[in-house]
Amino acid sequence: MNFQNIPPVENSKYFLDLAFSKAREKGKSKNLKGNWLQIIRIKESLKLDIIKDTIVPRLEKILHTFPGTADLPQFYIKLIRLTLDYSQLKKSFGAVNWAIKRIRSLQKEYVGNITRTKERDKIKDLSKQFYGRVSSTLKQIDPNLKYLEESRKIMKNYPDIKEMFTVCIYGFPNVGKTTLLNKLTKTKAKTAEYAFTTISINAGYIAKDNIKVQVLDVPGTLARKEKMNIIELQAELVMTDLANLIIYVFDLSGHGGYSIREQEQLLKELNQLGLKDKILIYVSKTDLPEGKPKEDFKHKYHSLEELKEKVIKSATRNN
Ligand SMILES: Nc1nc2c(ncn2[C@@H]2O[C@H](COP(=O)(O)OP(=O)(O)OP(=O)(O)O)[C@@H](O)[C@H]2O)c(=O)[nH]1
Ligand SMILES: [Mg+2]
Repeated sequence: MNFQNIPPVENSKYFLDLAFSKAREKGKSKNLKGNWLQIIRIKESLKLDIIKDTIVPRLEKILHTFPGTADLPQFYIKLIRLTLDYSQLKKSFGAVNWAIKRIRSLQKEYVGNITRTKERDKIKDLSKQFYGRVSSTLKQIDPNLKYLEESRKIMKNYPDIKEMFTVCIYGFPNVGKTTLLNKLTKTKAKTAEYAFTTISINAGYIAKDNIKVQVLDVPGTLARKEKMNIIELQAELVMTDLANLIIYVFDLSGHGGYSIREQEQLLKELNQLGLKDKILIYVSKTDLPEGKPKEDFKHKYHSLEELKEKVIKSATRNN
């Protein structure tokens, strides 16, 4: 799903300045044929046309470039509900639609009035009235345009998720999730020795024969249900709604900054969410002496090779 290339949504002033400056240009046209009354009617009608033709297609483009909510996969609908005000978003689309219809009908109405008018001053007045009504229509939807632009900026950071077998790498910040993604999929996503390196969802792919798997590395969670930020909410949504498999990364070295107890507690919470059967455990940093699992580490964990094999097997079964 492509949320990354939605063009910016301009405000009412932008549309009005553009439309009126084009209309002014049009007003300078020479070589119009007819008597003075015909010429002034044509000139003013042309200005009204150009205003409508400048604004309406640009507003229509807004409606076309945002993914329509009707045909979005459930995951994105939920993501929108989590990160935006869904009803305000729909209201904003409705408002843009309303403005399109209104500007179209105003143009028809005023061109009709101009064509029926015989006095120069009245024609000018009608033009002015049209400008005023178009301006107020657009100004009325300014808050909606603003909200659409805010939404676009948030949507730009939505992950581009494909519909295929999906593995989600999960765990506390700094435990080595992105490092594992890079090892599993040969991606080169950024890793670093501090927490919250990953601030949006990284994706990599494993391909074997005709099987393709999407591996998503989500930002580290802090396991704080009440105060989750947008990114943490996204991470949890990926895990609960998308993942066919979850790789839970344990860092036993202490370098990540989270205790084994905290990491076990988070795993327990995942199990309680009903995800137990989907979880594979990986222990990172086992090359460090302190990172090796001790005798009392009670979880069954997998090496990198075993993980790869399990993922492919599971995806093959799912195919
Ligand atoms: N020695 C060693 N260091 C590792 C290993 N895996 C990760 N690290 C280091 O641990 C640090 C954190 O790794 P990341 O992969 O960025 O961790 P992350 O879980 O993605 O972190 P966030 O994106 O911040 O949540 C980096 O400095 C890595 O180089 C490992 O297997 N061995
Ligand atoms: Mg990371």
